[in-house]
Amino acid sequence: MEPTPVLWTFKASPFAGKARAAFLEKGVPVELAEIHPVERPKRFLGLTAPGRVPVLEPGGGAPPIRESSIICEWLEETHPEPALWPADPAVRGWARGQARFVDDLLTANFFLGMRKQAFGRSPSDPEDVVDRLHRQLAKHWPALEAALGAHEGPWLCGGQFTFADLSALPLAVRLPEWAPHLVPDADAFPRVTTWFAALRDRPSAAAIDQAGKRVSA
Ligand SMILES: N[C@@H](CCC(=O)N[C@@H](CS)C(=O)NCC(=O)O)C(=O)O
Repeated sequence: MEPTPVLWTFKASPFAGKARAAFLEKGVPVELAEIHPVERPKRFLGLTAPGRVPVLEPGGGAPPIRESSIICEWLEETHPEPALWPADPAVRGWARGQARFVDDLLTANFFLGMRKQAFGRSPSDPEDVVDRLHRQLAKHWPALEAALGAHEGPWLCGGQFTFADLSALPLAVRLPEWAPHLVPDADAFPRVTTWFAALRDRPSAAAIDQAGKRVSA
């Protein structure tokens, strides 16, 4: 029998949320080990540097895997069905670029801004750091709208739902909940609006609210 992998996670983390959603999309059972980001358990810190969630322990004595996108790759390689990357290498390369764009320019800026808004800025941050981070979103909506026009939809690569779509799931769920004023204008960005709504409708969107069993030591 396959060992049940353990995914170290934190409910509010978008990158952990993306990994949790990937397990749901693949239909692969996983045990969630919940950390508190301020009091990260020693067992977790001993797994990988720099101690950020998500981290996957695949089980069966295999070493831990860090980085949400690499955990997604592990899932794709160990559980190829349903395929979450396009078979065509050219489209796959394009989709990987889109996933990176969403992670680095949309998700990172939005959630870092929310974290600073909730927990305060660092001493080296400019006073308007939250605004600066959140302004990045509006700057990138046009590129996202254009990317969604590259194929027929409903997903970035057309009919196939891929990891590039999955990357945006935490943002699609949290943006209207946490910062409705940052939601892109539906008239100016109709494809982004429809895509975000379709993402929220996927069963795997439930993963964004999933918390694991808290590990404290
Ligand atoms: N590129 C990484 C980002 C991971 C990351 O930034 N995780 C955050 C939560 S969203 C974290 O654990 N932060 C805790 C810390 O930096 O101390 C990935 O995709 O897994």
